Amino acid sequence: MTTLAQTRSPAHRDRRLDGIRTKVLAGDRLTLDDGETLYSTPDLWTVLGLADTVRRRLHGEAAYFNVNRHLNYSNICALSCKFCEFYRKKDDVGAYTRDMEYVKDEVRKAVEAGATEIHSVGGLHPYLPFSYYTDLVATIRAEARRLGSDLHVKAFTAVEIVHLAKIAKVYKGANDFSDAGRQARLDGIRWVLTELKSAGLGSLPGGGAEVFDDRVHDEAYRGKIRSDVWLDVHRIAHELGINTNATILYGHIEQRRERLIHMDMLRRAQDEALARMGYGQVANGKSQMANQEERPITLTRPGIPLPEHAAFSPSHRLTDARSQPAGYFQTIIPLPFFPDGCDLEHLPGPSGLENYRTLAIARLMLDNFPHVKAFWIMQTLPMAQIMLQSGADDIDGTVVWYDITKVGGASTHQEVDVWMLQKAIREAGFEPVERDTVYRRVRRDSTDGTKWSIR
Ligand code: V47
Repeated sequence: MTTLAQTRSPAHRDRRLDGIRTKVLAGDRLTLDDGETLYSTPDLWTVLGLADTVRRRLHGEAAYFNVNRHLNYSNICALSCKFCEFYRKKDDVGAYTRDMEYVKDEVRKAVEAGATEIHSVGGLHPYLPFSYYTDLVATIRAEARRLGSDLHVKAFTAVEIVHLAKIAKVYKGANDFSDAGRQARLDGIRWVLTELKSAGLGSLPGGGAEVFDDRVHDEAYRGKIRSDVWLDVHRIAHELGINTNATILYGHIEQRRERLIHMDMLRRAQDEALARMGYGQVANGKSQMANQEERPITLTRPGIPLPEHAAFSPSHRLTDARSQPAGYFQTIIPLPFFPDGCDLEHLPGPSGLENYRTLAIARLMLDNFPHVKAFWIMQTLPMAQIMLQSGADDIDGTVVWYDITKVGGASTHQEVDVWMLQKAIREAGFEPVERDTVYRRVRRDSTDGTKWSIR
C-alpha cells in the first residue's frame, strides 16, 4: 500500500521541517513555533506523512469505528452562539424537548441496530429540572438492559454540566472570584458529575470547547463557559474515573496560533490526567515527569502503553497505577466550521486542505492523546479515508441522525452501515476494528450481528 507519505513531491521539500521530523521520530514534544511551521509550510505532504508515522506507531494498521446513535434531547438553548445553527428558542418553530417515551423508542432502535453507544447532547434548556438529566441517563441504561443489551451513555458537554450545576443550584459563588468561590463552583461540578455517574453516565463527549481563547469566545460564543471552566469540568471527570473527549472548532474567526494554543492547553491537561493514572513512572521506573515543563508525558515514544491498555489489561499495568480508576482524554476531534444557516454564514469555512493540515497537526501536537478522530459526518467519508492516512485512527460511528450541523443545509439523516464503514477503512489501507466508547474491542455474534460482547 502506497501511503501519502511516500507520494510526497520533492519539489516542495521544506528544510524547516527537518528538525521537526527529528523530534517526531524521537517522540519529543513539539513547540508552538513548530506548530506554526507545520501550518505555514508549503510541504503539506511531509506534514501529513509525519502525522501518519505517529499514527502508525500508536495504532499500526488498526482504524477504529463504532456502532452508535446520536440523541439530541432538546434543541432549546439559553445561549445564541454565532456559529451554531442547532439552537432554537422555546417558542420557535422546530423547537423540541424529548420525553422518556421518545428516549425509550430511540433506545429500542439503537439496540435493534446493535449499537454499543448513545451520544446525547442538547441545548442549555432553561426550565428542565436536574432530575430530567439523571432520568435520561438512567432510562437509556435501564431500557437497553430490559431489551437484553447494554448501551454506554456518552452525554453532556462541559457546557451542559455547568448549566446542570446551575439548574441544581449547586453552582455557588458565580460572582465570587476568591479561592473559596472557585472551590464552591468546583464542588458543584463534582456533585453533578457524581450524580450523573451514579445514574449510569459512562463518559463525556468533547463538545463545547470551541477555541480556548477569550477574544474568540467574546466575539463568537459569549455567555458560554471559558476555557478554564471547560478544563475544570474535564479534570474533575477524570478524577472521578470518567473518560472524556476533546474537540476544536476551527475555520471561523480564530487564528491558527490560537488553534495551537488550544492544542497546547489540552495536552497540558492530559499530562496531568496521565500522571494521575501513574504515567511518569513507566520507563524503567524512572519518572518522565521530573520537571513537567521539560519532560511532558508523551505516548508517542516506543514502549509506552496506551491508557486504554493500562486501564484494562493487567499485563500493561503502570508500575505506579493508583487504586482509584482515573480517567483521561481519549480522543481529539477537529471539527471544521460549517457556515450554513448560522450567524457567521458570510464566512467561507475551512478549505479541504486546511482540514487535512489541521487534523495532521492535531496528531503531531497532541502527542499524549491516544486517538485522533476524523468525524466522517463533518469531514465526509472520502476525506475521512485520506485522514486515516494522515493522522486519524478513528472515524466515529454509524450515527444515523446528526442535528448539530447540516451538511448542505439539508437532511439531518446521515447513516452508514457497518459494512460501508469497514469498506471505507479497508479502501484506505487499514484494518477496521470495531470499538466500544472506551476503545475496547467489540466482538459481534456470528449468527446475530446485533448482539455483541467485549473482547
Ligand atoms: O460543541 C456547532 C460544534 C460540537 C457548528 O466526543 C459546529 O466523540 C461546525 O462535540 N460547524 C458538538 N461545528 C459535536 C461534538 C462531537 C461530535 C462528534 C463526536 C464527539 C465525541 C463530539 O459541534 C459543538 C460545536 O463545537 N458545532 N456548530 C458548526 N456550524
